[in-house]
Amino acid sequence: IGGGDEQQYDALIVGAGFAGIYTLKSLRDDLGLKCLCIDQAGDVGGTWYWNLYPGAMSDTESYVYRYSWDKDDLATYPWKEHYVKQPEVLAYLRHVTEKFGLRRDMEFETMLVGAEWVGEKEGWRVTVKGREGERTVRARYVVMGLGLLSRQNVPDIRGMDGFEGEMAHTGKWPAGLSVDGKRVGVIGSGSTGIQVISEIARKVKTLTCFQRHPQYSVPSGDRKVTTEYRQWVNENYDEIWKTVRDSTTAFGFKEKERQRIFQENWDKGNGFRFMFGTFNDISIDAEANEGACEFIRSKIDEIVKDPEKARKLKPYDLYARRPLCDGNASSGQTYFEQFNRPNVDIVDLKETPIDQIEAKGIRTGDGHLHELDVIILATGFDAVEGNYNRMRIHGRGGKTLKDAWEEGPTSMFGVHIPDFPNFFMINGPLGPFTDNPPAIEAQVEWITSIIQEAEKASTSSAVIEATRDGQRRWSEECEKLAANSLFWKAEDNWIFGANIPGKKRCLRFYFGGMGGFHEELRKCAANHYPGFEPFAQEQAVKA
Ligand code: NA7
Repeated sequence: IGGGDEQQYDALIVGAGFAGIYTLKSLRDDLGLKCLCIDQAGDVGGTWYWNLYPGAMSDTESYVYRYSWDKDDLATYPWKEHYVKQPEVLAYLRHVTEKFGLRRDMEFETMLVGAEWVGEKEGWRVTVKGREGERTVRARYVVMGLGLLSRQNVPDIRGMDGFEGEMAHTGKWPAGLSVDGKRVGVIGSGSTGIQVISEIARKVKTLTCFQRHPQYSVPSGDRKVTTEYRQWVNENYDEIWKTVRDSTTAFGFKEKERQRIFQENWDKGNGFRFMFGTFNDISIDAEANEGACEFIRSKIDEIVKDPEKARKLKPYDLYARRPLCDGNASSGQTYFEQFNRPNVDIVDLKETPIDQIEAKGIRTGDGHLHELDVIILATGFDAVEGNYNRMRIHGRGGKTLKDAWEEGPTSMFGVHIPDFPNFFMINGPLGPFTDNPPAIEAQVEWITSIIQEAEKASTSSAVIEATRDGQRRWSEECEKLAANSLFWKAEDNWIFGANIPGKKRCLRFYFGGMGGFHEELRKCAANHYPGFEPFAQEQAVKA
């Protein structure tokens, strides 16, 4: 690669969260590539660096919310509770970074501004902006580990700027902001909203929850990890990871057992288990779906003492959004239980919408001013492609991502886009809809192996590029798998981009499960990479 004074790398990795950390380790230590990993944050962590809101935790169980490839670490690295909280995830990611000496190839407070594909010999020319201003670097490969959910969705509410108290989006929580003893309003009741509410209800003076859609949430079942439990996990880790890798979450039960099974899984906890581990048709059959809805509604009636609050909290639409679960070991109480506290109230925005934000608080359509010291925006993210839209990335012939995604964001495997050679996304559009660390691992391992294969075949100028046909086939496969899903029909779902005004409503995930995804990758490699421009001998000739 030519390029004067520009620093030259084999691979530039963008993002130092779960994806970037593993990519750096894998490309640098396994393939021996010269890498630079950049992140606009001040340190590693990605999502877990920014999401400092009270109650932030993973709603995937601790033992699988980590990397699976370091067996020693799996057996010895401690975790306290069944769900890992933000400080623990961050500490874990820092630990992995230190353990493998990754920090020396990382640069923080540095963002990718733009990138252009120069040609097969030159690779990518990338403009980055760091502490010392802008500079350009060259890289043969660019890997984007931007995170699915990192660009905040800040709603446009009249009068927002005039609020005299403090206002914070959960995804960019200012370090040191405390809500204890204050009058707090929370807008949003997705995974994040219910975590914040469950954590702060007991600590604030008053809590007003502004809810647009009520949610089907089940208890997380969080509790301390016992020595016996940890020993069981350690002894069964191989089997656990095998199940995760092969999982399709499909198994059937007899109808008469329905209530017992719902109850059992409610008691065990975890939203994914409740939705996908009870009956295999909840997400595809409206009648089965209503069975689960009725069960959760009956639980809300049972738990919430004030019938008016219970009425507002009960959802009547499909149980077909990302499954939620709530309640952490330290609060000892679940989301719905919080509403039995006299200081906690719920405002149904369908009945009384927000009229405007004023200096002293939020005024709703009924003329009432809810006086507040702090407004928390738990309003979610411009998910999946949101982050890409603010970068200038030009592939072959100057083609932009905007051009490539004119009909809606798409890719092959969530990773590759035609006309963007040697450009890889981790969890790009049409990547797997599963627990995140295993999905990331699958994609990092795929990227590593395809680079390795291409380098074997073509030495210094390997070019890896999906064909239009490859991408079309993948997107057809994704459409086919999602066709029966009730998820399509749920309103305002971020999974389809419907939570952001003006964002195109279309499929953004592969719903074939982790097992299906691994199988697709395996078949592609075994069949000599159909769906890719050939990167065998002729690349060497071209070079
Ligand atoms: P979500 O799941 O997108 O939830 C955002 C919440 O904010 C949801 O309840 C929205 O209501 C609500 N919202 C969004 N915009 C507004 C406006 N303008 N007014 C009122 N309410 C609004 O984001 P989360 O951060 O909770 O979770 C994202 C993912 O992070 C989660 O799925 C996990 O994977 C981790 P709605 O229900 O759409 O009516």
